[in-house]
Amino acid sequence: MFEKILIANRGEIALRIQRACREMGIKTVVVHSETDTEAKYVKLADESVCIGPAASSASYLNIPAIISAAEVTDAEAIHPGYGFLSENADFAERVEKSGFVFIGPRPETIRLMGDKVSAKDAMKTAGVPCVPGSEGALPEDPKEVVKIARTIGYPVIIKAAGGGGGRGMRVVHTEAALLNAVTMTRSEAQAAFGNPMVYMEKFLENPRHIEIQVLADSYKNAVWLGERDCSMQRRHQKIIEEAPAPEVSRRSITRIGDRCAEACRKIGYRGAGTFEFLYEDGEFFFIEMNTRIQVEHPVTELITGVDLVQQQIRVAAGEKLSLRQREIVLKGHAIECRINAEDPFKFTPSPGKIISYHPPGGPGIRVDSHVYAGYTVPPNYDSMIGKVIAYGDTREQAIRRMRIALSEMVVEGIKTNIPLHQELMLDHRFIKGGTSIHYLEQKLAVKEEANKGK
Ligand code: MV4
Repeated sequence: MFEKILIANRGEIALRIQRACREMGIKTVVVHSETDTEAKYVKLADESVCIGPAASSASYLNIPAIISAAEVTDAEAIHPGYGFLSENADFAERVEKSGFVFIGPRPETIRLMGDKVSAKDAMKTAGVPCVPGSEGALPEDPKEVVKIARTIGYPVIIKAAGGGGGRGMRVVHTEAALLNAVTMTRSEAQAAFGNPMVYMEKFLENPRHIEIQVLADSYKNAVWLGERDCSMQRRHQKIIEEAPAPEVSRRSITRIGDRCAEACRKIGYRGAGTFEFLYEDGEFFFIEMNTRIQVEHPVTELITGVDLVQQQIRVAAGEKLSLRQREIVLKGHAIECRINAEDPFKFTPSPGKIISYHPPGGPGIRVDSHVYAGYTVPPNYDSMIGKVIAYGDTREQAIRRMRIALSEMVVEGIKTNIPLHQELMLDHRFIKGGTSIHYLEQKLAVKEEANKGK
């Protein structure tokens, strides 16, 4: 096992990784920007290295500075967390070329999944059901493009191969609008990702976003650890996630989970990963694969009892997976609310000093957060200040516990989205379960309209 790991991230996930290391007896090095110097998790680490100014581009995305920090501290492996460099194949490659272990998949796998056309092609070949669409990237010939769209049937969606996570997509409802949309998406893709390749899919109008968690070692052993429903989102930012997904048969989840694990074996996947699906009318359609630990990993940890971050470290160190599929039993229900420093209904960021902080607790409550009274939320990064995760024997119990937790929680000095979460925990459609990816935005639009009259 490693003796020392460098954590190339910040905030709650830096603390989460540090806790996993501590439990495993591994020393930690945290790299941080000038703004994060005073953060408590930086002081808690065995060592810390300042790698640059506040701007992410100068610090958390500064590859040479991170590798130098690993060299001077004698770290053996680098954990990238989520966001920042976590899905950057060039970073993973440079980490390994410099003689360190990248805690994540092989650079080739990250590259394969980063290109959404090659990812979909690989998954289709590996037996994972995908959204019907173009075979690979769209050809230049406009006549061919029109033909492909007719075969798929309108509405269609044009997506950039270099995109993902909601960037670089356009919905097309009619043939009249098709070619212009393709041209626009291509040039935007070239500007944003340096890659003009686009592909086409059938546009699913009202799907849910359900993802499968996987874990694989370097010896072609792979398991899946249940699913997460991440449909409650706004502008591609998830705000609530839960596991298991309500109103989906265990039979269809098991079928898709087994396909994902099998695909991992076929492509030689290593580490933790997430298969993202759209789920509509009882069917799963693969859209993308994430090759990192995700923000919402705790809901999976609570229903499986598996520490995903420790497992990532173990397989990166070359250990064989100790978990067998039949040992992975999903028990109970978990819901995560992402707590953001923002206006709860206008969504404008609200950085600043936290004057008082009282996290919730009690049976079935987990809080993953790096903040404390006196901490200043910097304006330079993501607005998430932590996550409250509620576990219960049933979904109803998890919701009840989450309501209590949110009512106990006090964060003063900045605005947070706690009031929005409190409203959602009382929302009849959420309580019923199974809302689509459009639910939150529709609900907010209805509220907006009602407020206009006042
Ligand atoms: C889609 C889709 C409908 N049909 N693809 C957005 C994020 C990216 N991961 C894929 N996305 C979508 N792809 C087809 N063929 C709708 C979305 C989508 C979405 C997906 C997941 C979670 C939230 C979303 C919000 C808007 C659109």
